[in-house]
Amino acid sequence: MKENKNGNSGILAISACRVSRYVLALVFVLAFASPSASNIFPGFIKWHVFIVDDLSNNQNLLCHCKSSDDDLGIQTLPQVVELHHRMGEVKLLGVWPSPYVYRIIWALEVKGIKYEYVQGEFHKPDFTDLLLKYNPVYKKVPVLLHDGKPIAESTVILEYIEETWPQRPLLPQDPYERAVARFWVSFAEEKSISFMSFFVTVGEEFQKATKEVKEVLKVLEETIADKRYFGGEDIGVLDINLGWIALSFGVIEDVVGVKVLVVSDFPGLFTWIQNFREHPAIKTNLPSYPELFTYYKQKRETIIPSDVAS
Ligand SMILES: N[C@@H](CCC(=O)N[C@@H](CS)C(=O)NCC(=O)O)C(=O)O
Repeated sequence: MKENKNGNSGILAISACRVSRYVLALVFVLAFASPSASNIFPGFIKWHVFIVDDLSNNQNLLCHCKSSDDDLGIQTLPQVVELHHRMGEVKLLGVWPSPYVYRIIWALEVKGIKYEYVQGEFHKPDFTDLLLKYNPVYKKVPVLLHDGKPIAESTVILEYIEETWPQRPLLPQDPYERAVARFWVSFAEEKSISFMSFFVTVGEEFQKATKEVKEVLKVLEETIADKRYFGGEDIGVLDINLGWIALSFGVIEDVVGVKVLVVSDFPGLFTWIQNFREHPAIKTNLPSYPELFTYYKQKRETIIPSDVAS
């Protein structure tokens, strides 16, 4: 959810049992409803309904928080403060069309986190300086900046996002199921090298890579079976991790000129690609086929001269 800076706030209703509670609620409302509060917490609180009961601690000052896009439900005052704290300022440094960056975009979108996307280019010194500053070890994107603190490596960022914003969880609640989900993420990470080889090799190496890709896809086909998503009824961390297959593998196959992920061999994965691409948080965050085709064609030509590729 890219940041919306027009966070006009307003009060819809206040109900209270004691005058003092009215006063407290009013102070609180004025603090958050002012235009300056919208600047401090951009796009977060759109309007509030305060329900104040007659008990005597802040736990009973209830606030119905709603951003311009999300209903955050009824929260106690300490929870609201904690939510604001966690919301912080979220920035994502990325480069188009990095599949690793898309992982983070999708996770933030699924969870409804407001963020600012800073899209750079590797050849621009301003951007490489930023990477040097925030990811001095790898100098790669994505980098997530949360209140100015950098987190690098897409799988690490996904874990951070999950822990910091637990709403709409990407990992199962059950510890065993969480371990299983993490196992598959680790498997997907390890095997992604075969897909890279499929894109950048020719001849025998290409034949070997193609065989490996088919083996990996077979395992994934058995894993997805007839589920809607790897995460079950909704997108989970493995869907986000493997999302690059739905994002660009079809394009890569077209550039390479060999189709591997065909519906007759991988019906479950084929359906999953459609389900993933049509998910409300994903479909508005996908590049177009022609843009990607041009990008990957040029990239392959810089790696493999066209006379060798044919
Ligand atoms: N393991 C890293 C890989 C990130 C990565 O390879 N990013 C590429 C863009 S797709 C990058 O920044 N490359 C810059 C470079 O290699 O100089 C992750 O999961 O975040």
